[in-house]
Amino acid sequence: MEEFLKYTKQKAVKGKASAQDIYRILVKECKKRMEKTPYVEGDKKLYYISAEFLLGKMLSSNLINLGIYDEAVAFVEKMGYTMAEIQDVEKEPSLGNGGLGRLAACFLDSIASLNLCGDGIGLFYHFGLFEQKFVNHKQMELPNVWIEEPSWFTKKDTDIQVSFPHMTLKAVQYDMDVIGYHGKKNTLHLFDVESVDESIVKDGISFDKTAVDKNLTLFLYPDDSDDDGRLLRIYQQYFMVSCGAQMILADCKKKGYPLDKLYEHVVIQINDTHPTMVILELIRLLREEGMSLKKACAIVEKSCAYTNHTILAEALETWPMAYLKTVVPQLVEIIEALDLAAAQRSDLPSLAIIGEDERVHMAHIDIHFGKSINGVAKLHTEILKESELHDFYNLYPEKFNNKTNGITFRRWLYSCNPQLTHQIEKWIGKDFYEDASKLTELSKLKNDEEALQTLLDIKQIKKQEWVEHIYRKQGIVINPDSIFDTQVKRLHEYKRQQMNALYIIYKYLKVKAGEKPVRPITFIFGAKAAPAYTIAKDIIHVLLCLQDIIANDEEVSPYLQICFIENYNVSEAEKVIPASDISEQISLASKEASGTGNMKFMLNGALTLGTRDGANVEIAQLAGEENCTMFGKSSDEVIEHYAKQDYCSKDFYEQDELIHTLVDFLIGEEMTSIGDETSLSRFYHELLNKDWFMTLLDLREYIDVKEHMLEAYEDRHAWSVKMLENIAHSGFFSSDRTIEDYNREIWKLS
Ligand code: H2P
Repeated sequence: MEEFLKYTKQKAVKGKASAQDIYRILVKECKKRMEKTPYVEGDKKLYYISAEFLLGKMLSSNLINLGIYDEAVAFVEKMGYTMAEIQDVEKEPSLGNGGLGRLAACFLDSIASLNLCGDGIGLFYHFGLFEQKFVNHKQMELPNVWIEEPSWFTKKDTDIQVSFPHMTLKAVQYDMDVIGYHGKKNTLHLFDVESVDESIVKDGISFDKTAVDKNLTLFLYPDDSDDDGRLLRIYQQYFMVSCGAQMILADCKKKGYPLDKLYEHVVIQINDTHPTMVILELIRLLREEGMSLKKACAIVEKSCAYTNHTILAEALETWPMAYLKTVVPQLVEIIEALDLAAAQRSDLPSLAIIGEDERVHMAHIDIHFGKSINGVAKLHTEILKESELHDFYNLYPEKFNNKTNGITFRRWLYSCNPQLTHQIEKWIGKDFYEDASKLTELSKLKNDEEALQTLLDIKQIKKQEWVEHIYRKQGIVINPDSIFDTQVKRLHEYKRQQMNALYIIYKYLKVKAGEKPVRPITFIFGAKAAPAYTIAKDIIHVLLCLQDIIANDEEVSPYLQICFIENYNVSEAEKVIPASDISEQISLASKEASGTGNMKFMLNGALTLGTRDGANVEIAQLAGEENCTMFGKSSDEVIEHYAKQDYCSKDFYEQDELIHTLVDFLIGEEMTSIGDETSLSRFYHELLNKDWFMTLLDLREYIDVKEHMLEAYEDRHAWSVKMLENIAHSGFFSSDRTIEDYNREIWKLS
């Protein structure tokens, strides 16, 4: 690593190198090596199209995959810094929202690491997902300024243009090398519009939604609570898929592949419904090449595959035909033709592409005109087959399959928890780096007192590190000897952060009544609420008020503390997950398709407190029910409540005195004296009169099992055995396994 050495000589001696200097030199070194790394080749290529790629900082990940991490750490330390300090210099790209985007990033890493030829396609959002600030116990949104030099992205020449009725937008392409672990490279292609104008953003994240030429690539998920916002989403989606489709076909032509054999050389994985229009755009472009509609449809159907990430109706996009006529009139004829073709395959109205309400069901396009549809955890896929998409399953049983999600261990173990990684290497050797299933060998240590103590010690080190980090970041002092009980994920009612809030109120009242917990507890949250999702913001408000009430109460604060991480993102996740003792996965059963945070906690030795939902079910099976705490109504029971419409939160409130007290607290004096009455009372009424995600249904049981779990923490020996068993059985959740499954059953790349 001659660059490092040269630099060490020049600067270290003079003691002048700043963390920025060192960061730059490391990026330069990585890029030099990345440039020399050959591309993965193959006569069939995957294109993973996604509105989000939640990459996280790339320095450590690239150093690891290039095989120079240890060398770099030595260099950094010689210069008087820690790797964490250098990694802190990098700004995290703001190109994703939650699990869906992080999954896409993990997949890129695994695809390259498995030496599969596969690129990502998406948009280059200038301000991405907003930056969150807390002001007066509320979430404020700011543009997330992340683009900086040096950048991992390189501007590429392209002549791609995308036409809309009143304008043609010139594309700008930014490519990022995706390095496989000790391997070759693929590319992430992100498209921007040449005419984008950052200066139109005013007052937080407001901008003129109609100035599409200027705003198209400013934000991820711009506010869609009005018509202009919804139209903008369609502009974004079409721009993304048109750039992608043009690039894919140009690649094929360049390689001399006949377009009527597209499916032999190309497979397109459609990540949720945002990129669904790629099917329509490919058909349109193939027709421009002189192909008949029928043939174009058949070829595209064999080339595309769709992943469903949710059964929530709000996320299964349907666009009014009128909007599509405005933004993409060139696709309308194709949509109508596909609607007719679909009707010939089934006359069930529930399977139509154009619904009776003149809305176009995007997922229906994917299912009829793609070759595969997969869910993201066993339970989720079963729910798709048995209820949500049952009629589709009857029509196309062969298209349905499950691909349980995964996470890249390179980031979620090696990079974020080097202490645990090195210890695992000492215990079981190096094989687990290449084959995560080897982690099961850790189970042999379950009677080894010294090993178990080491696990606890490492957890304590990670807690201490996080305590220092959060103090630097937010000025909050946390007791490192408290139990870290963590719920970090997008804010949504189905994920039920509000149930956790009600538990905290329960605990607060207990302490006030003199019942103190044996050990202090820190309740950690991290979550952004979509700017137009009022109730989600109300829940943040409740938690921030509670945080303050507890912190200012001398009687309670020695025992309880809330820490709400501001602007939760990948970098924050990498710090808090290894430090956590309890992993809160408490969604209403049937609603969380999979979850991937749950896997990251398990891998880092946190114990799951969860409902039987999404991948929690598989976690409990693998780790053993005795090593997790599972509770709550089953997905079958929940689905039945929805079918019968017989859940009434008010009954729980009226019939259960404890629940009554906890819910009333939301609008009681303590809360209203510091909080916003409108927001608190709106949320209170929502819980009492709607509670769409059945918080009160599972609340009692949640309180009971959580109490037990917190008590169980005191048996440090038993707890450490559970930690060990969780880590040992987490290998299945490596995204390398997930990608092998996708490749074997859907992509079939050589
Ligand atoms: C979503 C689902 C998760 C799933 C993830 C990836 C949309 O992510 O809700 O259950 O694990 O996709 O498949 P999220 O809620 O985290 O934004």
